[in-house]
Amino acid sequence: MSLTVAVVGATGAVGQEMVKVLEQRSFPVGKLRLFASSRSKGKEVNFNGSKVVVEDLSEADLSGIQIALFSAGSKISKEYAPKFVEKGATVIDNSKAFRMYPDVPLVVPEVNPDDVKWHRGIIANPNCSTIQMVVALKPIYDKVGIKRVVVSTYQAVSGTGYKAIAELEEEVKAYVEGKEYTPSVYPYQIAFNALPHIGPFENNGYTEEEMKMLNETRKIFGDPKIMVSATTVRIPVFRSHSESVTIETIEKITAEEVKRLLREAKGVKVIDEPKENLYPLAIDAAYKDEVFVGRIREDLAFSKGISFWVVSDNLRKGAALNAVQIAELLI
Ligand code: NAP
Ligand code: 3JN
Repeated sequence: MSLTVAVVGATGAVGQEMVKVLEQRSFPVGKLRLFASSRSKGKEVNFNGSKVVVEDLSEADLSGIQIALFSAGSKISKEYAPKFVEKGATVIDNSKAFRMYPDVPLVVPEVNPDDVKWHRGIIANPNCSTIQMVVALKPIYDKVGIKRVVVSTYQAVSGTGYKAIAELEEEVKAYVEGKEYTPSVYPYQIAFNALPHIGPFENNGYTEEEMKMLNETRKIFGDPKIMVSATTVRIPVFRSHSESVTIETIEKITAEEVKRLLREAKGVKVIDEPKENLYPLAIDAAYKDEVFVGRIREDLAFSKGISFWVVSDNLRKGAALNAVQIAELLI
């Protein structure tokens, strides 16, 4: 099998990772088409030993594409995904554009792979913070049920895109050189700081990123009753989101049983030897594919509670890898 695959947003932080993941996983790409804005037209990208020239999406011929991986933001997805579908492609979209549409599956292959079956041209990839959390929750959910989740995130700047990666680098350099720096991506300095603000604030006091974690978790589990309260925080890390998660389960489960379940779970790696200072770290998870879980313990605030720490590379499992795994399910 050999497919024509497109990456839309190919020059971005997620798009570049998609190209790498397609190559690393030997996805059966016969022809790769790369799209970005007019600013990137003519740039060259290495793929499987050849150079692929980036095309301007606005002037592209969209015929002949079988699978299109989108990561150019929700505005571009809304405008172009239906055009790709009309020309015969199946779109796997990384933006919020279609995630909550009832006729669009929202898929994490370790959790709800069968949902790809009912797609009508578009399949949505969840938000990165949701993906790593639900991968860790799934085995516990299946065993004892989950009533509520309280989560705080510690999110890397690469989640905001390539301009934010540059902003953190420049701020650190300016600080070391004793120079002034005015941030333009974030509302405040991100270097040596923590910003409890990801996405716009909604009327209920939560941010859009926090509401995504609630709504997407419900859709992926097909459980409108599960309760999720999230606090999402940006920290000065380049890659990998970390999350402190506390759950209340429906039936009691011990920490030892959770460790056993997670050790057997697909896509999960347990690193949990606290007495030897072994727990998941953002820098160790960077460029890796697994969802790393540690600090697994029975929670002191809930009688049926479990707390843990979960870390994963936001550009890989949180975005590009999950999208390519969805494409693998399709073929
Ligand atoms: P980024 O680094 O800023 O890259 C944006 C990409 O979109 C670039 O390739 C850019 O091309 C392209 N683009 C911008 N305007 C365009 C236009 N008018 N026509 C065609 N292409 C255009 O951002 P990113 O971090 O890769 O994220 C991109 C999107 O992916 C986000 O907006 C979000 O929807 C999604 N995302 C999802 C997750 C997740 O949680 N699953 C995580 C991060 C991002 P140029 O280089 O030519 O400007
Ligand atoms: O901030 C992060 O760490 C993840 C960012 C995700 C993101 C950024 C811009 C637009 C999204 C997303 O995937 O939820 C979107 C979007 O809603 O499309």
